[in-house]
Amino acid sequence: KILVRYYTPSASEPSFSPLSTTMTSNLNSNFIQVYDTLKHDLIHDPLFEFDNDYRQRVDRLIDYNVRGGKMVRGFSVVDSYQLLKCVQLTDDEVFLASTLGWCTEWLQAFILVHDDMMDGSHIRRGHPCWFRLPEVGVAAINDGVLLRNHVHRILKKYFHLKPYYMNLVDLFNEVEFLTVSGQMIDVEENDVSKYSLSLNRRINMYKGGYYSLYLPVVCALLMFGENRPDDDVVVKDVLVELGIYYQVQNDYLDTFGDPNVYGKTGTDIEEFKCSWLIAMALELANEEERKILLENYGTTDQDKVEKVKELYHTLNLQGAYEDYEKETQEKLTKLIDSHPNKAIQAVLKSCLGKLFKGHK
Ligand code: DMA
Ligand code: MG
Ligand code: MG
Repeated sequence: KILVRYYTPSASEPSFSPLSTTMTSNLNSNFIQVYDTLKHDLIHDPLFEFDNDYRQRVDRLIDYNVRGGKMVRGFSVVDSYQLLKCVQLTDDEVFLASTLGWCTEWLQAFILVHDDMMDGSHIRRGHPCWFRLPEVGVAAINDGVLLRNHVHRILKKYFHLKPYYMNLVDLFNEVEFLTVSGQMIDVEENDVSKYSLSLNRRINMYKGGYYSLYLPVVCALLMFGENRPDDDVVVKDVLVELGIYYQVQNDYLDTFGDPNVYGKTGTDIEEFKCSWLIAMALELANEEERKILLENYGTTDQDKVEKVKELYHTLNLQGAYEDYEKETQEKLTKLIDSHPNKAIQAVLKSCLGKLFKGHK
């Protein structure tokens, strides 16, 4: 049982990052300042004008759930925009790109608040999941929806006069639709005998593939005056494939990651998830091992969970993961090199570099 009340993460807290950013420290500190402005706007909504308690509650909701992550999506918008633009960004451009970066982080905060409830998770970013706080509980459902609505209030305030406003709104809506559709499949699947790498790929593509890399880079492209790259097969394929890789890494760390480093404890085995690890294990297992997996997967009984983990080691899933990582990196490097536009190549290479620094 977790008994932490009124914990508020501070701005100086270390993030649990296996990644790093190519942003200069200057852009980086601007990015953090923009957060304060956006939060200030939201908590000073006239709705809370006469009610300081609710204002404080929303303040805490935002700090607790939007901050403290790796911010890889948020930084990606600014990084990508800088690479597209080539010349030094104006203050206005830094502000707008950072704002879009924060919108991707806000969307993710909404997704994670609900995800942790559905996954029965305990720890996120080194602290109890929001819904685990005794004073929150199921109110976290509405809190998630509120965070989701913040995205659109921010977009409206700062972008409604931009020619690409409707495209931005449509982008966030489409990506959210794909993500929550992926989450539906992720939560519903519970027949381990039909788990496979192709099912895992489908889940990972929708639940994580679009909002992780595609969303931030397309935000930067729209702001730069480009269209959605849906007809640009290379850009779309690379971004979605990178998003899938990011999610496979997430599946891998669920079992093999050190909770002290990644700030969360995994529940994929207990929760019957069609994760990359179980899908790969079933691929590699002989008849007898397959039987053990089917019998022991998807329960909170710790002896059974341990049996599954033991088999993951016996089947050398760590090695299989390294192979997957290497193949993906090679495949994507080739694909990126085939793109005719050098600035776009630079954007995609920067995303690739960030992800593959990974946990090494
Ligand atoms: C979550 O997958 C997907 C989204 C869209 C957050 P997950 O439940 O494996 O993520 P986590 O391991 O971070 O809870
Ligand atoms: Mg989860
Ligand atoms: Mg996970």
